[in-house]
Amino acid sequence: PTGTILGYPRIGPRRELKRAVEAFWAGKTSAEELETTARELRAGTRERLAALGLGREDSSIPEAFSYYDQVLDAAVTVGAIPTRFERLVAEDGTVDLAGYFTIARGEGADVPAEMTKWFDSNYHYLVPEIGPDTTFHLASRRLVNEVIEAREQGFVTRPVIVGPVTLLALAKPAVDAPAGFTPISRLDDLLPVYAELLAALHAAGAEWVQLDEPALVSESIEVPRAELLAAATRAFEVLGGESERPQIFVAAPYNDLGDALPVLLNSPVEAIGVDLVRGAVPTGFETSKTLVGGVIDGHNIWRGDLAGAWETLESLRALSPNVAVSSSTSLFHVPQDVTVETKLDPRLVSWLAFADQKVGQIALLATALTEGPVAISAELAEATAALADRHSAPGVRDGAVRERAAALTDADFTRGDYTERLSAQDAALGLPPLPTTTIGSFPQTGDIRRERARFARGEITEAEYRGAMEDEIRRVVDLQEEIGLDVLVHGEPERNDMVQYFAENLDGFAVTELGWVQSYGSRCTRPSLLWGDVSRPAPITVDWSTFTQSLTAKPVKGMLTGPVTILAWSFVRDDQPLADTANQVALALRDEIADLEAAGIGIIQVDEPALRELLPLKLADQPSYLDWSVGSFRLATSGVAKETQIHTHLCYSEFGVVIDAINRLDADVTSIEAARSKMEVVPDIERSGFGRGIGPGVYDIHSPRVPSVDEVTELLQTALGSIPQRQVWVNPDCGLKTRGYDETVDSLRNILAATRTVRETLSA
Ligand code: THG
Ligand code: ZN
Repeated sequence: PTGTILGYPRIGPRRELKRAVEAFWAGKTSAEELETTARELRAGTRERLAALGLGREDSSIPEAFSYYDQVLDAAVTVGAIPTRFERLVAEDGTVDLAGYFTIARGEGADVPAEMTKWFDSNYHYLVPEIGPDTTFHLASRRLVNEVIEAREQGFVTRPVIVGPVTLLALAKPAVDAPAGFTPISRLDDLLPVYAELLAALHAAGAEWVQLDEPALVSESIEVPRAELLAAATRAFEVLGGESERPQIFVAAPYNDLGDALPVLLNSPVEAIGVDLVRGAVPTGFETSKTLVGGVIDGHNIWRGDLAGAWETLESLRALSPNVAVSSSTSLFHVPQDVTVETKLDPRLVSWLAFADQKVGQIALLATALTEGPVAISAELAEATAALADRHSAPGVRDGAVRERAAALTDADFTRGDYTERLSAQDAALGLPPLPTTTIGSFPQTGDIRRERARFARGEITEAEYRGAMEDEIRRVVDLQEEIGLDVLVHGEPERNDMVQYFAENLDGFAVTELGWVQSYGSRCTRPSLLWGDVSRPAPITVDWSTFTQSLTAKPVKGMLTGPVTILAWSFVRDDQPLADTANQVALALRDEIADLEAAGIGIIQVDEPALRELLPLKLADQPSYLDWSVGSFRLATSGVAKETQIHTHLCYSEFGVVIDAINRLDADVTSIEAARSKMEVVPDIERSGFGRGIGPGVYDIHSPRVPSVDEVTELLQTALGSIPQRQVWVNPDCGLKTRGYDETVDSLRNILAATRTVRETLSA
């Protein structure tokens, strides 16, 4: 094939897979019904990709479906089932669909496989668990059956599976593994199962197989680089040496292959996929292997520079007579089709390419590869014109925004001495020791969602909508007063999503109706489109916060989402450094913070849960990322008086890696996720010498479990064992929006009871 993609959205144009999977979980449909829906989705995808220009019988269409997660698929395929779920393996060694979902979602006391971020994307995968006793075997023929299913439909597709090196590199040691055990040490036991799978795919008619090996581009995974490269050498030597196999295409998306490229070039694999959006065109070799140039950005939604992509492919042709064009990553990071968006400005749409439009671009470039660029000269010119139009369109560059950013000085990024701030805040706020608060959101009830939806559809007036939200805020305030919390929140009933809400209220952003992207399992988000210079036409949260403060004598915390998280969970412009975009968002937030402060809000929280997520995969790129990301937070928050207390909240973080950065944020109070790991982060905090307020979460909001008073007391005592009491705050792990009211109220009561007990021991 000369044109291909590494993968395609799996959830369906109207999230059909989400609905089908959730109906199956709810017991409303059978496994057979779910399988039928999935089969129809796969068949529809193949036809669609063929219609968009990929070949039906030349292996250019990837067979890359998943019911839940591609890493879980690979783990289940090779029989790497967590020990606690061994009961799910049938006599014949297979795991059925219900069992597969049980590993993903847990059952009773058996916790699900851990979920973590997939490279530097907003997708979460399930972490495989592998120990010395894991018995690898071919436990699923799902992929083989999909190849057969495709043939019956008249297609020769290319099965895709996470490769052996990445599977082991991303795995964690099984719970019962001895200290020092590493999953990668099991490579030689795993390879025969991949070899067996390759043989089965070959027998089913697959001419190519795609092994996804993004671990090769990352320097931020635990396996030492030399060991990883040795594993890759060994893996491809063994698999390449098999006689009964399809041709092997190793895809290495998300960054530059670096010193892993020679490993692949010297191996027997037939094709190598390189990410030429994040990485540079390699140099200094010639090869007869197929080089698959990932020149179309799989991670972002811009139509982009097609002529530039063509030039990149031409330089790849200097290295090999066999060059193909592809997306830089799987297209499952982008929504499926921009043409279904009826409310987007047509001019903006002309600058965009979602998955289907990207497939069209790839088909064009494939034509150019076989017939020469003149064959697509009209389309190249059109794309270049769209790019020029985007460059000069109103709103893309806003003189006032740019002048303001250019005039920034160091003083705009600094707040002044912390001890002075601390005493000013103590005097202004008069909080008790171990102050209690929540992260910001309260349960999003069906009623709240309904009112928001009715307002969006124009069925109720703005005044009616405001009234409904204010009633909800009143309830949430009364509840917090009654429970006895010290710093109150309004509960965020007016927000659908903590990023989309701000995108809807800032200039420079657009939002989609159907632009769903899988975040994990059946869950999706609709990332906003950040297309222009960012500014704030009017205050966003001020009325909600001042209304809430009018209801209580206790301090109410203003709630904002930080610049890095707004960027991480949106599609960002690719025509200027991310650092510049971050500072524009920061300036808009700085104005919002100034207005909140002027309106009498004395505590303002700026959440940055995604700070860790954007950390570059290459070590050399990390310091500058941390500089600008920390800088943008400081720019947003440094305009306030010393009496005003700035909070931040982070979750999903491996804190060790970013603890210095968290310290440099210079927030007065930081709340973090800690309950699930039983305060494991506390020693890291102590070691780092972190000197400001810190609220290690005492309630795991990811589970419906209500923590007991004793349990919370113990967690608090653990925290107080390492962190000076002066610094400790008491709060849940994260926002409460995904929880129900009953369990939330019980949990908060227990947290308050535990805090009172511990406070007594302090004064004694
Ligand atoms: N907002 C955005 N991105 C995120 C998160 C977020 N990325 C990381 C993390 N949080 C992902 N977590 C979730 C949790 C729940 C859902 C999605 C991502 C979810 N989505 C609904 C669904 O799929 O049914 C749809 C939500 C909606 O209606 O908007 O439940 O908080 N941007
Ligand atoms: Zn959180």
